[in-house]
Amino acid sequence: MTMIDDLAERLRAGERRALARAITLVESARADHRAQAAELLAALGTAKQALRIGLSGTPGVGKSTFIEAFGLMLTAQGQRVAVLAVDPSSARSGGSILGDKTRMERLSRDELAFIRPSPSQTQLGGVARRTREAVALCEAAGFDVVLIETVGVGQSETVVAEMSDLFVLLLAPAGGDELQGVKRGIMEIADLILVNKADGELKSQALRTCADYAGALRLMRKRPEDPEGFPKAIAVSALETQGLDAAWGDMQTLINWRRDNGIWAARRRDQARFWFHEEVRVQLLARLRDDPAMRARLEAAEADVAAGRVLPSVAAAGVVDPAFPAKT
Ligand SMILES: Nc1nc2c(ncn2[C@@H]2O[C@H](COP(=O)(O)OP(=O)(O)O)[C@@H](O)[C@H]2O)c(=O)[nH]1
Ligand SMILES: [Mg+2]
Repeated sequence: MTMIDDLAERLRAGERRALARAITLVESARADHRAQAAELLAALGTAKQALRIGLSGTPGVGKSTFIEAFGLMLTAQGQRVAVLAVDPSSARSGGSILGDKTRMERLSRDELAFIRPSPSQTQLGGVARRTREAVALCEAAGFDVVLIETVGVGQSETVVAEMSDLFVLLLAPAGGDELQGVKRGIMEIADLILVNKADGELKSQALRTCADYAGALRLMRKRPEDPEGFPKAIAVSALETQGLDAAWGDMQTLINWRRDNGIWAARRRDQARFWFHEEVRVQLLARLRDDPAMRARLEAAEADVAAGRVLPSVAAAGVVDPAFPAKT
């Protein structure tokens, strides 16, 4: 048995150490590791599917607290929960990982849970690929729920939404005019808005904020992928574990409806297509950059474009055409 066969077998058996090792392999930039990762992913296939939940929220909103409480609620029901973090800024805010570990201490000790902090690499494109592969590995390891957490820097929400079955936005209680602070694009991809910290002194403010978001959601165009009443805003307290069962109930309602109406499967198909085309684009570009002559051409074209001497489309053709010489 090869090393990869052995790893695949232990991973399929749900061994968390094997899963951790496999993720390290897909995160590696080393060519031999990439080859092994590809072999492993091919051996595992795509048969098992977990519920993929994307979760976004700015730092301090309570993501770690929520994931710990929500994750423990699910594992108490016997579900296996994996948590992956997508944080393109983690190299800069290196301290947050330490904070997360202490905050998710109970969940990280739970036999039914697996927590993986984001790799300390900053490039979003690379993070997206690694996270998708890590999700596939968690599914092969038999996890029922995969939570993909992001702090929402730059495009990371869109990236996470593109690999999730449902997308949850965690928000803090806000003063009235702060509602504008949430980018419209994010409201449009949210399936469920959770206004956290609905406890103690913040409770009434959280309820008001929640009502404001519910109102804003009602004003938005009805999406064909939603049953009546969605997207929805509800108030929760991660700290006091209030409203988490209601949030889970709403997620189930939504996902069951999408399953029954073929939307869940269509979304997975669209996502697979999207990432396939993205990968072709990324891999073609990487191959161009690997070739010294092509790389020089790329850089010269880029300089021409930046200086306004050549249109982007014309410059791109000047690079791509020589890479695919016409057959004689
Ligand atoms: N009052 C209250 N505080 C909370 C709640 N959830 C998180 N916090 C606090 O908010 C701070 C940031 O929480 P954390 O989970 O680290 O946020 P993250 O940066 O989004 O992961 C911590 O001090 C938490 O104790 C909540 O439901 N209620
Ligand atoms: Mg956190």
